[in-house]
Amino acid sequence: MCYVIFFRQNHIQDLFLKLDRDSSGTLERGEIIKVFKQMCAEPSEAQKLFDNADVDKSGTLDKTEFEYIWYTLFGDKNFDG
Ligand SMILES: [Ca+2]
Repeated sequence: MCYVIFFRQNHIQDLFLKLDRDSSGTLERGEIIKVFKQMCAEPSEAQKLFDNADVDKSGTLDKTEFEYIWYTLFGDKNFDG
């Protein structure tokens, strides 16, 4: 459940901006996997989540793809952005 706590402390858009350290508008695979691990996801699950979210298979997540992960994990009811 720790990932839910993590989510509640950070709005999705704020979290994206925080993770996008070089302001490229995308998050790299390694950064996302690291976040998922902090959210207590299993490494294999983290990889799977990333692959599912990376719709265009670019190897990075843009904001839309990042939000998709949150919709997938938490559903609309927890999305208050
Ligand atoms: Ca992508």
